Amino acid sequence: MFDKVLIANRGEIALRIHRACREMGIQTVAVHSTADSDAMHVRLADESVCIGPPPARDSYLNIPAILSAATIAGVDAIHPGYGFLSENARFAEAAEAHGFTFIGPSPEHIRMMGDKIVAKQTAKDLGLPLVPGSPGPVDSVEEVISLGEQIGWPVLIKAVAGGGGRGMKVVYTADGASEAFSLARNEAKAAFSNDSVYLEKYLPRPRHIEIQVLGDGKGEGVHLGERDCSLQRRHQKVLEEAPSPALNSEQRARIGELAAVAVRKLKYRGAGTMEFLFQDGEFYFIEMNTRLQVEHPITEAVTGIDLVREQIRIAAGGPLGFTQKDILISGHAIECRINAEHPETFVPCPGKVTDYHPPGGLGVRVDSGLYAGYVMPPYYDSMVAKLIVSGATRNECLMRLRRSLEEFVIGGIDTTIPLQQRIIRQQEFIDGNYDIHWLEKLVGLKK
Ligand code: MV4
Repeated sequence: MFDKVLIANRGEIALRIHRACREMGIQTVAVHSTADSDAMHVRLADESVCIGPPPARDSYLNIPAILSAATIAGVDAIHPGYGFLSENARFAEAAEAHGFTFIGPSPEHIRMMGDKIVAKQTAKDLGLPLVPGSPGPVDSVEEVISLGEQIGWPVLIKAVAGGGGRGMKVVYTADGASEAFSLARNEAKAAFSNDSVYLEKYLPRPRHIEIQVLGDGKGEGVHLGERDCSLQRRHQKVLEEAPSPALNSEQRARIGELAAVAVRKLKYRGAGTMEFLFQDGEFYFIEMNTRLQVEHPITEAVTGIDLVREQIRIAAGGPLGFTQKDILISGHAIECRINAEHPETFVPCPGKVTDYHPPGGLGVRVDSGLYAGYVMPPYYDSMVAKLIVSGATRNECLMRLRRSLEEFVIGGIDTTIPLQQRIIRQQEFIDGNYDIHWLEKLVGLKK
């Protein structure tokens, strides 16, 4: 087992990783930019190393700086968290080349799933259901039109190097193909320095269902149930829940088993998430994330499994701590992401947190690096806290969520707490009756 781990991240996930390490008797090394010198994870870590000025490209994305910190501190392994370098195969390779264990999948699997065409082809070979579409990249408007006629309009043009929705363009008829094709390629080029695009049948009102998986890298693998992540705005998730109110036990078992079999065949190592669209009782694989996700705590709540601890144990060469039959999904959990943004205009609002009082009580968890007096820097993601409530039933969670949001005090900055309170009052949300477009209809798309 590792003696010392470098946490190559910041904010609430850095704190989360520190906590798992602490409980395992592993020393922690925090890295931080000059803007994060007073951050909670820096205060709690056994050691800390400043890796650069505030811009992420000069600090949290600065591979030489992070590896130098790892060398100076004499760590055994590096945990990348999510975002930043967590899905950067080059970083994983460089860490391993410098003698550090990268706590995550192999660079080969990171690279494989980063290319959406290779990911889909791999998923197909592993027996996962796909959205009908182009077998590979599409290189001309004519190809878009012929495929559109073949699989039926509307179709969706997506970036091969993409993910997270950037560069996507819906094409409703052949007339719209030319403009959509060039717009999608230009956006893909700008966002990913790769203008390659592919085509899929457009699903108009799907839910976003993701399956948490764990593999030991040697052929053992399990699924830990699903998360419903349909409540999102501009491709930013706002609220997630487990299990999904839209799945019945047959559908849940079907997709879970398909994901677990795929992980075993792949000999996947570590934690991963298989993303599906779900519409009219059918699942469609869209991509796989080779990292821990923001919303992992709701899976922890309904399975009782510490996912960060499992990541660390697997990276250290340990076996999975359980087989599929040991994993029981019980109860329900809902996570609200709290952002330092105006709850209606979504304008970011960094600044000094003058008061901080998180909710508590049975079934209430708050993952946050905030404290009274903390100055939230303007350089990074606006998420400042995650409120996770769990209980025996979804209704118990709704009551607990309403009470917890009332109790939550974050003074001095705007937050999206009022937005969350508005969401959970909506009858369609209470009924679990929402798809990926529901929230944008409620709050509008404009910033
Ligand atoms: C789709 C889709 C509809 N049909 N693919 C968005 C980001 C990336 N994860 C894939 N995404 C989508 N792919 C087909 N064939 C709709 C979306 C989509 C979406 C998916 C999940 C959660 C939120 C979303 C918001 C807009 C579009």
